[in-house]
Amino acid sequence: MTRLKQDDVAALAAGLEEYNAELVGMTGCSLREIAAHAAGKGDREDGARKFSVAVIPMTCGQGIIESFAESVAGIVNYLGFKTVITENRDVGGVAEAVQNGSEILFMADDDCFIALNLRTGKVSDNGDATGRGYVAGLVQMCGGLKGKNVLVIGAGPVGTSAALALVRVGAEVSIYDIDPPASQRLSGKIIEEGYTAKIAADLESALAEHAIVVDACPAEGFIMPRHISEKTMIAAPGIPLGVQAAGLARISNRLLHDPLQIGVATMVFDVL
Ligand code: 2YG
Repeated sequence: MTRLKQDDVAALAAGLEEYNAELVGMTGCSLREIAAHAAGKGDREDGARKFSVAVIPMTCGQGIIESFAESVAGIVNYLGFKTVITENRDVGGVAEAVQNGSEILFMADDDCFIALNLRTGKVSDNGDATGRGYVAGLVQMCGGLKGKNVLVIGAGPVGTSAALALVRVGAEVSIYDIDPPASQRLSGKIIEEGYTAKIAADLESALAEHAIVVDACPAEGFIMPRHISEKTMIAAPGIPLGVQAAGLARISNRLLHDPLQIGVATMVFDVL
């Protein structure tokens, strides 16, 4: 799981309006609508706005990422929920949030990033939510994925969640991971759910054969301009971005990629 850097999120909260406008331009849906879709919820849950949310900075492990808590709070606030960042960190922050009546808590250490609804006990994991969120966006961007071939690159937590969300909407999924046993494991999970998926042995030919791609791996710049045609659509939750800078102009308005927005928004709707 890639650890974000301050540079990845420093300008995030201030840029949400522009980010949302770009998302609407690419998918026809707002961040809120995509997140609601991904969580299987209607976005008209105005009553939900009464929920108060707290983001708790966690100092354990590699410690605080500057602007991380502010970015998470910025996204949740942008969706219309009253959101605070606790003054205290770690356990003190949890106590502060509960004593101040917050009902939904967001917290992340080096290995786990969750949203927790104190009233219902519901928990949303960022990796799982991010995979479903990006597929919900891709469905809108592609005008549906039923019967369409989709390549999922990376069989980690986000790739697994994305692949399962894709087969559930009727997409024909191919999996590529640099670690073939990981692709096998993911294929096994998909079969357990009553679906099937192909395993792509070679990335070059897999990229040549697929116009619709989910980049859920931490590798940078491996999707070259030659892999991008006017039909190419890419959902790239992976950090850093897999699309080479030279190829960005070719895919500008058919590329979903952000460090936190879609995943965090989906986590909110998951725990409502
Ligand atoms: O509270 C803090 O500031 C830190 N304890 C946060 C640590 C977060 C570590 N995790 C990551 O940076 C990412 N896995 C977050 C999710 C990125 C999704 N694209």
